[in-house]
Amino acid sequence: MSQEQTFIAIKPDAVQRGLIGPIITRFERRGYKLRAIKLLVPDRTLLEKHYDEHKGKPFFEKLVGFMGSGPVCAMVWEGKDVVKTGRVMLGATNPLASAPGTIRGDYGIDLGRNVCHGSDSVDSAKYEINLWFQSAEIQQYDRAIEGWVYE
Ligand code: YYY
Ligand code: MG
Repeated sequence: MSQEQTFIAIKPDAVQRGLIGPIITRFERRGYKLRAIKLLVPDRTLLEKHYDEHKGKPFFEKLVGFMGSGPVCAMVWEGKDVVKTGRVMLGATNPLASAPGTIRGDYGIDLGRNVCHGSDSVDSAKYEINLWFQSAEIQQYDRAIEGWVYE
């Protein structure tokens, strides 16, 4: 079974609003495995690399300012199809366009306060995990429930 990994970050708005637990719970309950987690205030260098594809866009400065405004809960989640499924669980970029039942659709309203980040492809997941985490911070462990999550 492929053990794909994705980078999920609970943004400063959601950390402030006490949404770390509810968001983690959704990934845990789905059956995904938490491989790494930490709380940090990302500096500008990290955020410029993370949002490299958006450099020069009108919202870039506001986005980097917001993401660096307080602690972010950075995580690596692992499991079958977790990159694509993680994005489905997040919902659309604009919370107002996100279906109820998704993280952004349940917890957000404005685009610039959209609660949570998730990698958009396997390649960007690799790039983001490598950017946010040292390899020693990523835990390797067995779970007894594996056979109850996967057939
Ligand atoms: O991957 P995702 O987070 O869903 O959206 P992106 O298009 O990569 O944009 C990154 C981030 O930028 C988005 O989560 C909110 C913010 N943003 C914004 O503030 N204003 C826009 N017009 C577009 C995006
Ligand atoms: Mg994106």
